[in-house]
Amino acid sequence: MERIRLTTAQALVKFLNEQYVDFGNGPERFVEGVFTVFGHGNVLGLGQALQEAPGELTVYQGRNEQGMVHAATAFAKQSRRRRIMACTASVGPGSANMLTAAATATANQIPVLLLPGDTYATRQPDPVLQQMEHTHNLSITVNDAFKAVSKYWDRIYRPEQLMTALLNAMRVLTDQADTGAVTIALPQDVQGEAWDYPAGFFRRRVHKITRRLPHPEEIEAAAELIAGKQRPLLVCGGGVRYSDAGAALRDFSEKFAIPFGETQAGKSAVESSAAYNLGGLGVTGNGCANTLAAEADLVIGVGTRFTDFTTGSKSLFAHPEAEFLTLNASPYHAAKLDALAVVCDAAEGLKALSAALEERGYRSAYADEITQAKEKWQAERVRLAGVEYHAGRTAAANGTGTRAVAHAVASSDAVSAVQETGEQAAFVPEIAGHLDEKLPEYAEALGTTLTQTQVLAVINELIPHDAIAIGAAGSLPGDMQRMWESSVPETYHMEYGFSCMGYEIAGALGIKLAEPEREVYALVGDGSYQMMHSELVTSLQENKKINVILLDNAGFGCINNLQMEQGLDSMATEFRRRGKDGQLSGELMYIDYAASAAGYGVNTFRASTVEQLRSALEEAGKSEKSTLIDIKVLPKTMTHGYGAWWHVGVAEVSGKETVQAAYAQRLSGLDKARSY
Ligand SMILES: Cc1ncc(C[n+]2csc(CCOP(=O)(O)OP(=O)(O)O)c2C)c(N)n1
Ligand SMILES: [Mg+2]
Repeated sequence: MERIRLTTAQALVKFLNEQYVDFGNGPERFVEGVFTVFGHGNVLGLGQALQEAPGELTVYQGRNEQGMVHAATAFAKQSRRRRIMACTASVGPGSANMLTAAATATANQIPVLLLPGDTYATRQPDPVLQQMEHTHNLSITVNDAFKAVSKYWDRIYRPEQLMTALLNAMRVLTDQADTGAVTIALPQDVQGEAWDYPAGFFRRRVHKITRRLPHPEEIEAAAELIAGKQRPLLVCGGGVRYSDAGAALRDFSEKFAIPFGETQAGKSAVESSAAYNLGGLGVTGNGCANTLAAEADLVIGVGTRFTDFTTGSKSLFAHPEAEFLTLNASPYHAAKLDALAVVCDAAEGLKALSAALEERGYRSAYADEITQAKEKWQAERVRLAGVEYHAGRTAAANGTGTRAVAHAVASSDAVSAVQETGEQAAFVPEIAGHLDEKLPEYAEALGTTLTQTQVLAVINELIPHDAIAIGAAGSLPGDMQRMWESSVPETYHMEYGFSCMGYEIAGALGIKLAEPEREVYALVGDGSYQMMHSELVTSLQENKKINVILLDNAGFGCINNLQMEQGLDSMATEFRRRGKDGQLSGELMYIDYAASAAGYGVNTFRASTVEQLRSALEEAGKSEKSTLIDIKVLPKTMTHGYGAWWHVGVAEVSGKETVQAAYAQRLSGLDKARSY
């Protein structure tokens, strides 16, 4: 048998170069490159291999290990899990920095290969720099923490272990039902140790990704169930996108007159304008989808994990006879909500179910409820798009269509497009009383009259329709799931499995690496920007242009809302200076985010009027390098809930009446929710 003498790290790099996947269109390279922040734990072992024989792998330099793993995750997510990046970090803090992003990838079921350096297998120099010593167990290192956030975990103590580890890594990285972060910890000494690897290990491997076919018996049972129902509702999850099943879902909805709501991961599988697309569903969903969800007698989940945001903590599907049917590649997710489960690929499942329903001549019993609900929501969207802070109060613009209003608002005679309606157009009803009182302070401190919903409408209208919008945390995912119209499939990239602040900008870089021809817009709150934006520098280094749309509302806005809605006072959720009373109650902080990014060499713009926003978007569009628009928006001008309950941990005992009231509401909400 032919053997090749290589170090562990060299064998790893050689193997990764030979991995291909075939999703039915022939073999495609699976591993695009390796993100790295080098340290003593990886620069001499894996670093040597990547320097001397990288093969086709591009080496990217990350700025923060969490950021680079987010970039790698977004790269794979935008590639619909057909291409991945590997990420290597040094031992100790460098590795630990990858943990949050590993969890983000795993929560979202996105493949990413993590290669943290590890302490010495021989233990000769122990404790090596950055080693954490557990007196009760010397085999535990920082990397054991990845066990909780990985779909596959291994540590290589001997060079020959690498072979089974890598074969298993590939199994999990290409698993359509159960993938996520794969962690292979590489002790510093073992990376450089050599072994005679059998040549066959490095043969080109094409991992054929087959679609799991539904069992005919399950399809028959599913068709029977649907046939007995009048008002079924489809839930379009991320699995629809990973299975390329958007068109199949749209056809299915039209053929049988079954409307569908979108989850954050499923949005943009089908264009927003499709006849049966109700838009966002659930806690961050809109009034239209949530109304129909409450009346559905059958919920058909396609490729969804049914998170609490989708189900309103299991309260949204309130019809007394509502039943559940699921199409999911994962038996685990298919079994949720005690559903009738069809374990299958989404596209294949819809195809088979379509045939079975056609045989039965099925059509739902909806009359014009769908159009009516959609029109009602459009009117609300128009209101949200036009809401301006005007003369000390909020006002709503009248308009005939959202796009029309966005145009009107985006035009220079915006002010004349705004009509005082006389009615309070509050966003967060529970705090409406504070609004008139607080808005002048907000407007003064931030020097703006812009509202978040208005800003989103303008951006949605003015950026190219094939541009990709990415978001992750704060109030933006909710506002975007409700208000954002995706006219081109695969243009909405929301990380809402972990909703990890800091994913937005790093993720935008990953998307741009996956789709260099398209414009990418990272929509990010001021809090999330502060938490992490360092891969903005990597975008300049790589000449991969990304656009940062920063909405500065001087605080952790959505958490401030949550806190105040549930009966508490504002505390440590607004960006206020420490006041004379010793609390964080002083003046709001004004931060020049544009100046911070300008220092990196990013093209920056400032906007506190619609006119400025409009011209900034135009200029940013023309820029060859990364841009940032620092948009000051009034706090509390995000959208509020549209009929979905969310189970949150309100205190059972409190001296505050408002908290006691919130707790009573928690109990009554729970009363209406399913318990499993
Ligand atoms: C890493 C991380 N830490 C904490 C949270 C909890 N959290 C969710 S949203 C949020 C505030 C976000 O603030 P900002 O980005 O300014 O968005 P806004 O709500 O103001 O629109 C926090 C702290 C989180 N999602 N991720
Ligand atoms: Mg904020």
